[in-house]
Amino acid sequence: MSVKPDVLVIGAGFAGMYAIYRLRKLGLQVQVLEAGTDVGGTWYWNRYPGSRCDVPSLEYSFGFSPDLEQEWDWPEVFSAQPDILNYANHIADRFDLRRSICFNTRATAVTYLEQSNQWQIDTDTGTSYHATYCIMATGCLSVPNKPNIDGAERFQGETYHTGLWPKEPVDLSGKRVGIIGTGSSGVQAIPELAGQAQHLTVFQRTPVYTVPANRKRMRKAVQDEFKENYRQIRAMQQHNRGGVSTFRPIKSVKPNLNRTSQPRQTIDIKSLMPEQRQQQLDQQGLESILGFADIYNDLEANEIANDLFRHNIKRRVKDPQVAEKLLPKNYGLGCKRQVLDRDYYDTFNRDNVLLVDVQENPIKAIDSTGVQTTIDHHELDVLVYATGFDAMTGALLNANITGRNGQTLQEKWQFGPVAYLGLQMNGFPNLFTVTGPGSPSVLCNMLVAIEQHINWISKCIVYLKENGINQIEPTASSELTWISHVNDVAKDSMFTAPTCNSWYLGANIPDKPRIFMPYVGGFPQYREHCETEQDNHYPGFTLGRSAD
Ligand code: NA7
Repeated sequence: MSVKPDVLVIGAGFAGMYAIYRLRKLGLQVQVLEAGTDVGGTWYWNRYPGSRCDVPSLEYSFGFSPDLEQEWDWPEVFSAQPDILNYANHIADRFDLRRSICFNTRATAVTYLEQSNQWQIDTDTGTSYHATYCIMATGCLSVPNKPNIDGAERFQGETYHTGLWPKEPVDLSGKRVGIIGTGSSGVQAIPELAGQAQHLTVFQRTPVYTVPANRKRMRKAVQDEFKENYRQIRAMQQHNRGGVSTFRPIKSVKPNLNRTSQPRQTIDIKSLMPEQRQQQLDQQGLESILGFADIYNDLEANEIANDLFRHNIKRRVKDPQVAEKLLPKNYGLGCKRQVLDRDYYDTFNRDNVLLVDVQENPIKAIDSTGVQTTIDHHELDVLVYATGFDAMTGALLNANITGRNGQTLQEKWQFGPVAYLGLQMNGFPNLFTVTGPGSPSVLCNMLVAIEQHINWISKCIVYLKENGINQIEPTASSELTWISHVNDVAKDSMFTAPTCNSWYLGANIPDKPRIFMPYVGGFPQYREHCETEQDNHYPGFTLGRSAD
């Protein structure tokens, strides 16, 4: 059986959902394919206990519909996964999106048919779909990374990955739980798991710098003030590096109520005496360390901040040997995505939590009853992998994409992702990626980035249609020029410091090319590049007409 809309979209997360809304408005037929049973993408799959967004919800929300903005209420300043999933479901209902989505349908191959200028999407249901345009709305953190540990398949207990957490409740009471990984997901899950399980063993490879999350309930007065000012706030987002407005409610709040995770200040850490630095932390919390102006561009200042951070972990964790293991030593603040937590360090003061440093005591194997390290065997009933994702490129490479002349995406990206503006690739006409490598993507408020990309793609498709054109792809030179700019702006940042190993760089996946994937130049500068292309009728692209 074959189905033929104008545009095929793969993925029904926020990007796929907004694509339906926008493309329908333009009179185009759109069909979305989604592997899950419902909408929500990242927020559909990442249901692990403690899962929560690290961007304030009044900002991490769509701006395309003023009515939607007015009618939706957030319960907390930084929302938990169930509330974000509710929001996604509300959008699907309100805009009647589900009728354009085939759920339980995974794309198994995405192939450009040169003769007909069509993309063919084969799926695991046996149905193939054809369309002139294909949008990969497959997410940046959607392919879970499960390390290849000897004997893992022999484990007889329950196994979960934070990024594939089941919909059914998981009962951990009375169970011995192990968790591998202490990135954002692990740090969010660990306090929750410790509270639910009889015993929790944390297998840590790299300690994190984590700061307390804002845990405030949403105050109605603050939300109302946002709602009154949303047009201004959305405009401010467009001019902010990370797509987050600098709007601060003035009518309704005590100072700081809506402060983001990284309070801004203009003081240099180097300008303060050691006791003044500690005094600031004591008064304003560990998170205030992130606001020092010089710590992200001065290695000496960065190390002062790292040291202060370590000192405060030691004060927090009662057992000095455990505290020592929790100290990040081999990289600095700003290298990885900042982690936010709720009671992370206090969790290691609990009697039912054991920390295993797998750098000094590596995992040798997993057997039927638990995890064997060099020194000990840890008996477990449940093993949780919080081991992250094959970020940014994983979902695209896994989709088996083949472009012009039979070239596969794997071939094109064998040395790392090459794309123009993170939107399109030479050799893959009419295929669009949303928040792909080379765009601000994960460094930006994702909903702002998604809206900008879908708006750009929609406007592009309308332009092509209005001008009797049905093919667009970037020139090889424009994508190479862009990628070299992406590398240039990243090269002197903390993100690419020699000691830094992050998923931004692909360093968490064995044999993945080490390339800094997102665009670090800021959302406004990036957006202007995109707008210039459209205003000047796509000079960085080749436009053409072929048989329909
Ligand atoms: P992350 O940030 O990639 O964290 C994964 C964690 O798993 C990290 O601590 C890894 O240690 C650890 N890991 C991975 N493989 C292994 C093996 N083989 N043995 C031991 N430990 C391992 O993923 P998250 O899901 O936490 O967060 C991803 C993003 O989602 C986050 O940044 C937010 O944007 C939302 P490592 O550091 O590699 O030594």
